[in-house]
Amino acid sequence: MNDVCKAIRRGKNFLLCAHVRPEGDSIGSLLAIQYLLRHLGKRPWIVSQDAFPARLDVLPKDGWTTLRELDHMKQKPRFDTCVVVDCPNPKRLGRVQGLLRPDMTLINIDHHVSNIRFGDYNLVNDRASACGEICYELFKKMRVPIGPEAALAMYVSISTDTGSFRFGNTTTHTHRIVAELLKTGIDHEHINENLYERSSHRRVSLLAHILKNLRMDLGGKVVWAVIRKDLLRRTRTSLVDTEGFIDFLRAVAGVHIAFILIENGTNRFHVSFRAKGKNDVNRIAEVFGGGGHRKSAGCRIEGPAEQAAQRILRVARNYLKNPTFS
Ligand SMILES: [Mn+2]
Repeated sequence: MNDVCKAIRRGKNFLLCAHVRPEGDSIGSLLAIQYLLRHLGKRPWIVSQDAFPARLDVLPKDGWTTLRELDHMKQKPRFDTCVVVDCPNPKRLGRVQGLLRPDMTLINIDHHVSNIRFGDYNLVNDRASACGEICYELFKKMRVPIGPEAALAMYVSISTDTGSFRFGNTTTHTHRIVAELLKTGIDHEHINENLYERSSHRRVSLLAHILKNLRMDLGGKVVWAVIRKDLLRRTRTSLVDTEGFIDFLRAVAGVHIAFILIENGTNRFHVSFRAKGKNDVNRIAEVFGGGGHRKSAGCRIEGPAEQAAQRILRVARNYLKNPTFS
C-alpha cells in the first residue's frame, strides 16, 4: 500500500483501465481512482475498448475514453503510469493491453483470487468484496477527502459486486465503508432503483425465453442455459441485456452450480458461472483456462454449444463428487 501511494505520487499522466465488458465494480473503481488522482493534481484518462454501458448511467461518463476516441486524439497523452483495476491478468484488458509500455509504472489493484500479480506494484486483496473497497482504503491512506462523486462511484462498485450486500464476500468492514460513503449524502434509494429496476421490456422478454428453456442436470444440482446470437437478434436485444441473468438460474432451489453459455462469436461462447453454498466455481472455470471468484467466475469455450455444455457438466460432476480435486 505504501509503495502504491508513492508510485501514485510520482506519476503524472495516468492510464486507467479495467477488464473488457466492464461492470459496476470496474467502472465505479475507475471513476473513484480518477477523482483521487485529480485531487492530487494528476491527469488521468480512463481508456476502454467498450462504450460506457447505458445500464450504469447512474454513474457519470466523466473521463471515459474509448480506444477509438484515443486513436483520433491529435495530441495523445504520454502515459507514465497505468492503474489497472478489477482485472486478474493483462489479457482481460482486451485491446487496451496494447497501450501498455515497459517504461510505464504498472499498478495492479484487484480482488480476484486468480490475480497473477502482473504489476510493478500489486495491491491485491482477495478478501475485499469489491475493488471499490480497496479504492476506499487508498483514499484513506492518501488522506484524500471522499466527496459525493467518489462516494457514489465506490458505492456502485461495492453494491454491484456484493449482490446488494447479500453475498458472502460482504463483511462488517464492507458495511462500515458503505456507512462512511452514505454519510456524504448520496441517495442510495435512487442509485439502487437506477441499477436494478430499469430492465427494458425486451430484456424481460429475453429473460422469459431463457427461463422457459432452462436445462437441469445432475439431479437438479446444476442448471444451465445457452444464449445464441440469433435469439438476441430475434428479441432485438444485445449482450449487455444478458447481464445478471445467471443470478436467476442460481436462485433455483437445490442448485449448486449455474452456468450460461453466451455466444459471442461464431461457435465461440463466453461462460458465466455462479455457485451456491460452499461450492467454488473458480475451480471449474480454471479447468477451461478461465477464473474469477469462488462464487462467480467465467471462461471462454468453443462450441458447438451442446458439446461445450457437456464438457462443462463432466467437470462439474467431478467437482461435486470431490470438491477438493485439483
Ligand atoms: Mn470486482
